[in-house]
Amino acid sequence: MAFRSGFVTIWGQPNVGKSTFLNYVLGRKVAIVSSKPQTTRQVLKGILNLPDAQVVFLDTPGLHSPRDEFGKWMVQEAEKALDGVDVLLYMIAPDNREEEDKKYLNSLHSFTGPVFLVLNKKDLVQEEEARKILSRFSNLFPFQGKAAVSSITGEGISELLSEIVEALPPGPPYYGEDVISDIWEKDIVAEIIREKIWWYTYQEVPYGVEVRVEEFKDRGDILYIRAIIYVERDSHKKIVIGQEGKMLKKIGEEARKEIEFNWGKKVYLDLWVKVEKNWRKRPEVLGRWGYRTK
Ligand SMILES: Nc1nc2c(ncn2[C@@H]2O[C@H](COP(=O)(O)OP(=O)(O)OP(=O)(O)O)[C@@H](O)[C@H]2O)c(=O)[nH]1
Ligand SMILES: [Mg+2]
Repeated sequence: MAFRSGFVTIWGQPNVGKSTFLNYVLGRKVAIVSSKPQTTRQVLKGILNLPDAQVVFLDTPGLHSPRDEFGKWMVQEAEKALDGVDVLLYMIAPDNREEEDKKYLNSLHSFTGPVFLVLNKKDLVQEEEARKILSRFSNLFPFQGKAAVSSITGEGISELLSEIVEALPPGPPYYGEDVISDIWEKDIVAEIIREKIWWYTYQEVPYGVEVRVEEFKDRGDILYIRAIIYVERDSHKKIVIGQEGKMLKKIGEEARKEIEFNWGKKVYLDLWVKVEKNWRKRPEVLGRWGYRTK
C-alpha cells in the first residue's frame, strides 16, 4: 500500500475538545486544555507518524462571534486553517449549540475536501443519544463520514484515524519522524504557564492574560526561564498575584513541575506580572505580539 500524508484541520466551537482530541491522538500533550471556552488562541500543528501514513493535524481556536480585535484575530486564525488542507474534522459535543454549528457548516461549502463529523465527549451520553445527535447533523452537510469518540477514554478514535488516513492522498511525509509539533520551546513554556492561569483564575481574568517568555536559557544543570504575565487591569494583577503572592506561587509551581517533566531537567522559573491596559482591543499591542488582523 502506498504511503499517505496530508493536513487535517480540527474545527468547531470552543470547548468541544479539539485540543484534548489532538493530545490524545499524539499520546502527548502539545496543546493546552481547559474547561473554559476559547482556550486555544493560535493554530498549532501536531504530527502523527503511523507505519503507513503521516497525519499533520491543525488544532484551531474555537469558532465564535468575536467581541474585540483579539477575538477577531482568533477566528481569522481558524478560518485560515482551511486553506490547502486535505481533510476537515468538524467537531461537536453533546452540549453544543447546534444553531451555531449550522452557521459554521454553511460557511464550509467552499471547502472542497472531505469533511468528517466528529461527536466528541461520547462518554457523557448514552449510545442512543449519540446516534440521534449524529443523525440530526446528517442533513446539515454532505459529510464524508461520521464518528462518535471520547478524547478521554479514547473510544472510537482508532477507527476514525483509519478513515482519516484513507481519505489522505498518497505522498511522502512532510516532516521528519522526530518532529511532533511546530510550536517552539519558548511558546510551549508560555502556553504551559497560561494553562495554569486558566485553571486557577476565574471570570474575565484568563481571557485577558497573555504570557511572553522573555528569556529561556539552558545553563547546563538548570533551565532558566523568565516570563511576563500580562493582564488587562490592576485588579486582575492583584488576582493573579493573590494574597501574599500565593496565587502566583501556585501557578509558578504547577508550571515549573510540568516544564521540568517535559524537559527532564531542573527549572528556575522567574515570573512577573504586568498590566497592559485593555490589550485585547489595542491593535498596536496585538501587532507587537504578532497577532495582526487583516
Ligand atoms: N468527558 C469528556 N470531556 C472532554 C472530552 N474531550 C475534552 N473534554 C473536556 O472538555 C473541556 C474542553 O476541552 P478543550 O480540548 O480545551 O476544548 P477545545 O475545543 O480545544 O476548546 P477551545 O480551545 O476553547 O476552542 C476540557 O475540560 C476537557 O477536559 C471527552 O471526550 N469527554
Ligand atoms: Mg483548544
